[in-house]
Amino acid sequence: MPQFLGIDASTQSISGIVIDTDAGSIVLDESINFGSDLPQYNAPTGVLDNPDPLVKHSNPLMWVEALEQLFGRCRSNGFDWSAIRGIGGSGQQHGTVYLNTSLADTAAWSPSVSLADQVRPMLSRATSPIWMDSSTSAECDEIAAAAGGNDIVVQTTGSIAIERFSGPQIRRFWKTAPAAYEMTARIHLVSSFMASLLSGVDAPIDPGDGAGMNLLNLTSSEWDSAMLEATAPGLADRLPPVRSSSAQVGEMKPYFCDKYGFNSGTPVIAWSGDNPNSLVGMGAVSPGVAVISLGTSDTFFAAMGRPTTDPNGYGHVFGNPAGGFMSLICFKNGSLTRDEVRNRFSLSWDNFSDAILTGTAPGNNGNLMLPYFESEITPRILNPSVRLFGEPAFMEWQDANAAARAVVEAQALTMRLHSEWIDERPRHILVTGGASRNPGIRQVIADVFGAELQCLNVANSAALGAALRAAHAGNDIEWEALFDVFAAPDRDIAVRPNPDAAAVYDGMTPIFRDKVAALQE
Ligand code: ADP
Ligand code: XUL
Repeated sequence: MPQFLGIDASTQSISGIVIDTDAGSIVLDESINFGSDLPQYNAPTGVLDNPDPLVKHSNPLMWVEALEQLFGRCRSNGFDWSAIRGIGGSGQQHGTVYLNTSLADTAAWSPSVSLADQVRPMLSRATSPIWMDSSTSAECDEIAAAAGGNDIVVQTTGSIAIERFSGPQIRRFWKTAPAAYEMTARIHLVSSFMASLLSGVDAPIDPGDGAGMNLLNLTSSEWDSAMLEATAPGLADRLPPVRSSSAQVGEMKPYFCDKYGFNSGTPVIAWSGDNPNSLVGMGAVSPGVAVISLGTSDTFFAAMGRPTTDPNGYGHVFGNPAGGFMSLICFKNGSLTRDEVRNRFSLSWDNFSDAILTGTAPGNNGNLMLPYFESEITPRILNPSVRLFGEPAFMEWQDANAAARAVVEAQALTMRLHSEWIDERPRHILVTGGASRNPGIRQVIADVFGAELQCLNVANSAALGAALRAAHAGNDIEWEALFDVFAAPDRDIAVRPNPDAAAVYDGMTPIFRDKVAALQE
């Protein structure tokens, strides 16, 4: 019964999925939610309050404690961790953790003290900036200028210098807290930090997550010395090495074996970002299918035959954990924005879906929303702005059905507009993430893209991808064999586009684009 664990350290929760490769089944799917399970951290959606709406940080100790809760809860429920033969992981991308020591220099964790208490004195920065942060516009300009312009930055790293990426965040820390920066011995991504905790070594960063830093040279897969220099002094000494996504980084630390029953010697595989992991979890590692992930952020991504870049500067190129590259576009106003509209009208998710499917029609009778409840990454909108256009009841927030459709149509049209730069047109689109369970949301996406949508039974494709990577690494199990069993789309919930809707959305796309452009002026 070889079992493999995939852990997903995401914005709102930490989840674990265990696959059994002999039985061909998922034997564990458990989640610790920061809001409900760790209320003492005062971060109901995983993010700390800050008076500046552009600043979004999390408490890394909350992630550490959630990891322990996950292991502890499953064990109390009777789950036997000793059958695990490999552990892979996934982290929300771009977030950084600052330590005053390398984790490789620490003595063994003491079994009698909680891990969070042992990690606390190692932090040289109490909080971690995460992907939702957009406070580093000045640093992006400085980095781009020092590197010779954004054309060079994008050619080298696959993305222009961009606010949420780790490099600009590190530069801001160096500028605003130089003494604490000086004391920082290691800067980890969320992914490499979690892998380091488990293995007790300074875990490397893989090219999937490393490409989200504005520091990695995509061609050489090494840190780029010019980008490091443009970012902050002494950065090369503070970063862990870059290694392949399939590298074994170490073995599970005795602390976890003694406390939770893992076997000593259990391999820990390099962790990666949540989007690269999802690419694997959706079985989409070859070009031809695109994935839309509807999590806290909405993302659109696909494996790339060759690395092309977005002329408008919004899209990114990341490493594909199965080899080669992937495209990615990220939209910040994703699930929390849909939550916001749903909560305003006290709708259940079923009501929200019905509002779209039976309460309204494609095009929404001309009702259109610009739904930037938070500042937005794609398109770039630094100040939260919500605008409604159309019928009076809709504009006065009196029409729940139209509001539900409007937010989802705006999100889908934005994805369509901003994925046009990708060369390869997908044959079909796979959807994942919490909101992919929603039939109304699925239909709007199929209609706006005019493409068939397919779904997997597993909503958390990032955790699944991490488990599949652990099974693949060093175990002679081919990707295709794993995908056939664990990533086969559920034919019963395939969604076909409505042919009449395509013409409506073709007409609506330029209107929507003009309204967004006017907002950006
Ligand atoms: P992340 O991995 O980024 O933390 P998830 O993929 O777990 O996020 O998605 C969480 C979100 O899923 C919640 O914020 C909620 O808005 C959304 N969600 C959960 N169930 C549904 C549903 N039935 N319909 C639409 N959205 C849903
Ligand atoms: C991707 C991005 C988000 C986070 C969310 O660039 O910023 O999708 O990875 O976890």
